[in-house]
Amino acid sequence: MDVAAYMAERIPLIDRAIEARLDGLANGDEAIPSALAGAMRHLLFPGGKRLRPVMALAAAEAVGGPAAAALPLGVAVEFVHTYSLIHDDLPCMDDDDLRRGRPTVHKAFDEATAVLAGDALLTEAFAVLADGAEESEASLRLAVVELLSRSSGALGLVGGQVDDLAFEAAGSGSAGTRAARLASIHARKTAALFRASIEGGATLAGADPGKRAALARFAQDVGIGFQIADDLLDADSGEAASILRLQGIDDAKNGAEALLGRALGEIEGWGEAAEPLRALARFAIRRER
Ligand code: GRG
Repeated sequence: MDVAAYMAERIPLIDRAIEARLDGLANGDEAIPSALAGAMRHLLFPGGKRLRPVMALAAAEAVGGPAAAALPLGVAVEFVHTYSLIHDDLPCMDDDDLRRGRPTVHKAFDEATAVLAGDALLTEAFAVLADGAEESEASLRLAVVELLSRSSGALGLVGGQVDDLAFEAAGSGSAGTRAARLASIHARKTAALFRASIEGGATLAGADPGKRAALARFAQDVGIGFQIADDLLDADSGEAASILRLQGIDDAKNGAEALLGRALGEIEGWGEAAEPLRALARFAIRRER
């Protein structure tokens, strides 16, 4: 399976859907302020790898559905991901000047606009899910709204970020305690959004509860493995919440491979339709960018 070809085929679908949504906001009957529209799209075009939305589409296909069933979720998770990056870069958080090699949103615009652009993207994500998924029943959309809320909110991204800030400030504790706290931070900060993408994509395609549960476990392992890959790529960052503060490079790589193996075991026997999802999991964990 050529994962690059799969991504190159799916990403334009996602980009067009994101573009249409942003265009509707910027040029609709009640057009939004132009600075807000600019700040909302600043990190979206050109964007990042679009891994979460592509995984949402692949998960829909893995359970026998059409990729299109997960397209609104793809837009929604990319909006949530982008909001989290905008807010993470703010002076009161990581205080970064650059993101994806370009000025962060608060540098390109100003701090208040960056906060508000993040707020607007987060809110819009739920509007997309509520009114955009014509292909899926309302009850399925509602289940996915709940999943994405939990993954993004206090139980997910936001809670993980709070724990991360506390972890960096504390800087002490036994190795075992620190490892457990780090695993919890990565589960919330990183894996939760993978779970919303993957379990949610399958849910919109009508997956049964057994498959949804298997994909939730798959996504948890892929998400943590993705974070380990990120820490390995960023080995010199000095980041407090990096796995490399607790173990060496070889141990971290072996740990990520073990997570990949366990994740793939969850969807063993799912046939050809799950091949893109398998390939994306390998890419997420073994990636070099
Ligand atoms: C501020 C609410 C709030 C949350 C912040 C997600 C997050 C929590 C911070 C973003 C920075 C970070 C280190 C997140 C961990 C997950 C991660 C490695 C994100 C980068 O994802 P990629 O590589 O990014 O998919 P691209 O640029 O490709 O989209």
